[in-house]
Amino acid sequence: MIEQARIEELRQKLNQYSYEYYVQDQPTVPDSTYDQLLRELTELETAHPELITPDSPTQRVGAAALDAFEKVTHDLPMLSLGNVFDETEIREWVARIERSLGRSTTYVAELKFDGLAISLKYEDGQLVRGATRGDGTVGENITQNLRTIKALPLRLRRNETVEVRGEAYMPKQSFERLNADRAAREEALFANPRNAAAGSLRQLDSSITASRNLSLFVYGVGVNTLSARSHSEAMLQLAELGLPTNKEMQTCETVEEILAYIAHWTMERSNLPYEIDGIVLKVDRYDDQEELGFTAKSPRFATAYKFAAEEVMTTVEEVDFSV
Ligand code: NMN
Repeated sequence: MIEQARIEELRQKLNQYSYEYYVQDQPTVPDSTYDQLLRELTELETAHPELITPDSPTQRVGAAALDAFEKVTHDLPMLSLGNVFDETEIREWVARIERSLGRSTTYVAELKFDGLAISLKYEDGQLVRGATRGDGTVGENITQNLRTIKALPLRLRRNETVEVRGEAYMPKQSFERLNADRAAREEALFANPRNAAAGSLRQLDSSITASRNLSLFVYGVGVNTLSARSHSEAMLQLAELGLPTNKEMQTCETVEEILAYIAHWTMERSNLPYEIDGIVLKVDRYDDQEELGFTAKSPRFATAYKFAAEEVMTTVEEVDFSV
């Protein structure tokens, strides 16, 4: 059927343009082209409602409001991370790992986004469930709300079955606009982007979430169905699947490189378009991670360096870990 082929072509183009616009921040077509294709798709779907699929770019918003969020048990617990607070503790963390392995190893340093940890489940490439971390074992099903995040693909580029973990956050610009609007309406202001993101994802009516312009970074996988051998390899695969990964992630061979990364982002964090409250450090290779294992509460192969000023303001630790 000609309409079906055109609909499929439009969806593919729109998904590609959205990826370039929202994930890569590098649109390749003018907005008018995108808008025109979206209008054509909407018209075709209106004429042929039987051809609407849940992964169509027209289907991000519009689900009926919920009465409550359903509980979700994570396939693999979403653990929290231990913390390190200064150079001495970072050196001790690295020394402990290398003593335990009996040799040096490669680390990954990444930004610690100040938002809400989430899990996303894709089956055969389709987004089937999005959940909050909750207590790490049981979270809440917030699929409807997460679908409104434009950086989040409703369909992966390959038909993989994978659970990915990441952070939903409110960009600084969305936060400033939201609070300016609220001030104009004499409504209570959100204290910070993290609270605003949390409040937005807790909405039972996903059209409110959609209006808040949240974004997302994925930072790991749950159960390793991708057969990656290291965290950095898994992250490359997630990017290839069309998921939004963060480009500032860096592998480090020595503690000096880790310290340089931290010093750089301590200076530069105010220039980022989103808030971070620290740096996450992980041992890169999965076999090394397995060898290091876990304490009762958190993995030994990863830790979070917390920026000094943020620590004073943060009362509840909600750093989430994924292998
Ligand atoms: O709500 P959506 O469809 O994401 O669009 C919001 C705005 O972003 C619109 O103004 C649209 O034109 C723009 N946009 C542009 C591109 C592009 O490739 N130029 C892609 C996605 C959205």
